[in-house]
Amino acid sequence: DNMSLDTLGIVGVPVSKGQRRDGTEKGPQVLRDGGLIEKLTRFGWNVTDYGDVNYDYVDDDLPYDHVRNPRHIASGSLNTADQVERCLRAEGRCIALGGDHSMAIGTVMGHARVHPDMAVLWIDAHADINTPLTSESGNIHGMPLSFLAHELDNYISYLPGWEEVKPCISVDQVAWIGLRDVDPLERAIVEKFNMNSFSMQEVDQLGIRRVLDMALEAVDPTGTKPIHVSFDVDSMDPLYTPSTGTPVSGGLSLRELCYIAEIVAQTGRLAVIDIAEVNPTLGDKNDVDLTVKTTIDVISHFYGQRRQGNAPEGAEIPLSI
Ligand code: EXY
Ligand code: MN
Ligand code: MN
Ligand code: MN
Repeated sequence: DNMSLDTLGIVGVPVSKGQRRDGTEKGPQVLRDGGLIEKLTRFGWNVTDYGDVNYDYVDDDLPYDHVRNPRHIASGSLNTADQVERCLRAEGRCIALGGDHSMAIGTVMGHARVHPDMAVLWIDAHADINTPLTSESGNIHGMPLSFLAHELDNYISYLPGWEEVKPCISVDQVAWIGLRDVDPLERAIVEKFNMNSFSMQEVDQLGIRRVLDMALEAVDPTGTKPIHVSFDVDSMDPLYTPSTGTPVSGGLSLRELCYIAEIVAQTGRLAVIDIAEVNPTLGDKNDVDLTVKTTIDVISHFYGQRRQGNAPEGAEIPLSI
């Protein structure tokens, strides 16, 4: 299929109503303005920008119980699924630029229509598996995995506008890396379904090399599956990505992220990556510039940049006359 071609599509997912702060809707634009597409082009990719998905304003989108903006997020998620599916079928690979992490409801749904057997690496400080009933905040960005996993279907209460949002993956297809702020009932869900969680404790205990080996072995034991990386920039230590809405100290380093990215890139099977929770309205200009620079750097390593250096194909070293 077109996974062997050097084509890559970009889909902007300008959503911010999965949490309470404005700003993440500007994530796609600051990443484009930061030179992401030019950088990917330099690494040999033929990049097509599909523009931004519509997240339509919905009149009277009142909270249901305490879940905020349910109709708006549901309709935007369906649009996101359609656009990611279209991009993936045409290009073979998709970078989804968020947006808060509710973006992943749509990106994983769209991906599952093309590759239902995908392996999901969820790189995050947070587990993002609250149900509407376990969530304290009512913010949908803390819930995407609960809507996506078949096993949780019985735990999801009615939400207006969500009739077409249906689970599409199994809990066994997901592995987390970087967890360090998990709510008590989220941890109960992780344990009940024996899910693959690699918190910062495992990173400290085993090192990123073994953690990544174990995570990939858990979700892709045959080494054959298309990979979906859901990269929340708050997985990184706020030293590197300060402009994000729910920073948690003690996170992954730039080196650990570069390592994950280089190893995933070497599989040749990265199909979709989400870039979630960049918020350019948080922090000062230095914070925003650093967050954008770090994020683009990490993305480049997922798409072929190597710390050892990249020799141009067929490079000729100039001889002295
Ligand atoms: N667990 C908390 C909640 O459900 O509100 C915090 C979630 C933060 C989610 C961030 C984006 O990863
Ligand atoms: Mn998240
Ligand atoms: Mn997070
Ligand atoms: Mn670098």
